Amino acid sequence: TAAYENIQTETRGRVGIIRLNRPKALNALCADLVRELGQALDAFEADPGIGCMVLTGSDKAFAAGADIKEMKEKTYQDVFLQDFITVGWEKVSQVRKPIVAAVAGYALGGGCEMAMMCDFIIAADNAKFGQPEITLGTIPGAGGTQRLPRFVGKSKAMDMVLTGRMMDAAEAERCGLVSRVVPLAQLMDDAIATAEKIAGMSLPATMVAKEAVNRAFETTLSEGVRFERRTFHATFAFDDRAEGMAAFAEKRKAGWKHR
Ligand code: CO8
Repeated sequence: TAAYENIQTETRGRVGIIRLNRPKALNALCADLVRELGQALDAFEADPGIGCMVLTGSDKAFAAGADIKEMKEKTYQDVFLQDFITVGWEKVSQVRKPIVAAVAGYALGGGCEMAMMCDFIIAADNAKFGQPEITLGTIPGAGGTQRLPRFVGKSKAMDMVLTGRMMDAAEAERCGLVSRVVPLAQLMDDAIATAEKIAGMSLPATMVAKEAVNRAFETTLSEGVRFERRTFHATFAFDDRAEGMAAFAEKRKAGWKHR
């Protein structure tokens, strides 16, 4: 794997795994880490051998937020001129291939926001989510005030953002922040098996499925349904759509051309 300092990458079959790896700071998302993350995402996105990605951290922390020590001396001019956090971070929400967050331990501040940028979150039973920025005199800056209410509704999002309290895995599952909770020891096996399942589908189909679901958060119901209908029609141009339906009718396993 490539020589990164703050992350590790690995491939398992058609799954690309990115592990945030800055243990001395609970994976706080410093600029170097985010830059490396962007490079790793680009590499998996461009690799035809990869059909799905998993983003994870350690057993103790997915990521404890943006790097507070790096941020604390910045001025308004600094953050404005650097467009602080736009560069690099947005890659996570812009990759076209599916990406699953496997979260154990702390996912706080920018860590929670980064998990929410992924397509869905599988949590270990020790996961803790929070947007504690208010306790630092600031607010979430990587989409937390916008994505959290879309996941959990206004009441819980306000509760989290205004008090800075943490939510445990059970609460996160109850309110829809995560798709499922598994024992910590099974987290990676479960996340990789899920990603393998996705990576075993026709890649163009998973890519347009992701795009269509994401459209739900950007538009009205009627426009979203129209987008879905057009996209559904467009899948009839995929070789793999013909193959998938033929395989069903012939009672055999589909042999995807584009995986
Ligand atoms: N930034 C920098 N260093 C951190 C961070 C962080 N976010 N979190 C933990 N660390 C460091 C600690 O300073 C400590 O370092 P050292 O050993 O040198 O003192 C080491 O990691 C271990 O941490 P603790 O000793 O504190 O570990 P505990 O188990 O006692 O506590 C906690 C764990 C509760 C997670 C605690 O570390 C904590 O509260 N961390 C800060 C959480 C937080 O406030 N996060 C939000 C940050 S703000 C943010 O994310 C804004 C996002 C906006 C987007 C901006 C993108 C750049």
